[in-house]
Amino acid sequence: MAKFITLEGIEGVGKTSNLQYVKTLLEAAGQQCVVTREPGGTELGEALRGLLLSHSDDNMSADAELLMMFAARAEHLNKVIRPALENNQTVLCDRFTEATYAYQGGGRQLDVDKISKLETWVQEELRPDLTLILDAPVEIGRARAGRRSEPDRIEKEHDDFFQRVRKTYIKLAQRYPHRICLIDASVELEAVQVQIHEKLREYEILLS
Ligand code: Z5A
Repeated sequence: MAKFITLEGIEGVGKTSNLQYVKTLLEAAGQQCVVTREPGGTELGEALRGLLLSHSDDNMSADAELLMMFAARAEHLNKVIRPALENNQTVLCDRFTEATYAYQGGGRQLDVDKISKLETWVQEELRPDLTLILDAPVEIGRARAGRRSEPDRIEKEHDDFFQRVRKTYIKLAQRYPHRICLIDASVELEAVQVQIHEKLREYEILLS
């Protein structure tokens, strides 16, 4: 049966690298997969992503940022995620609403109630079947990400912002253990992938 799987974590922890690994495992088990990301995944979503991450408006208000994340998500759900699931395709998404709780709730310290109301409005009952949170100390994630490119508008935040983001992710895993789990992403890639493989079995995404 098609599943909705999301990967989360602070920048540089290996979400993009490991999404491909999950895809390979699921396809080998006969599941068709659609790989996508947030913010993004549609024409409008990618345009909003450009606005959200560029430095063209460094003073964007936190409320505007939150609403743009959910505007992109509404489009993504309608055009990509729900149609794929209805078509029996597993959706593998690089970030989803747990990122909003972590970044806009934890990082920006917005009222969690506002996020929860938007989540219910935009998603109704839909939640990911499994969220893998790749967890590593902020210094490790930032060092890995920093090797690549100039920081975007969100990446330029200070370490205390990312400490709050990480802490929120850990709390989400504690609060919803039936659908969210932590992976130790501080270790080398192969060891991260061993844990991911185990979790896919434990949560019955992979049956053997
Ligand atoms: N955002 C938000 O605020 N609210 C929301 O609701 C949503 C998003 C949905 C999107 O960025 C930004 O939007 C993000 C949150 C915000 N901002 N920040 N910060 P994104 O998701 O597209 O990009 P990112 O978070 O900056 O991810 P990233 O930098 O692309 O990192 P990653 O995908 O987790 O890592 P990676 O590219 O797979 O790996 C990074 C490097 O480390 C690479 O060279 C790998 O080869 C290496 N790597 C990976 N794993 C390992 C291990 N285990 N050991 C050693 N080296 C490794």
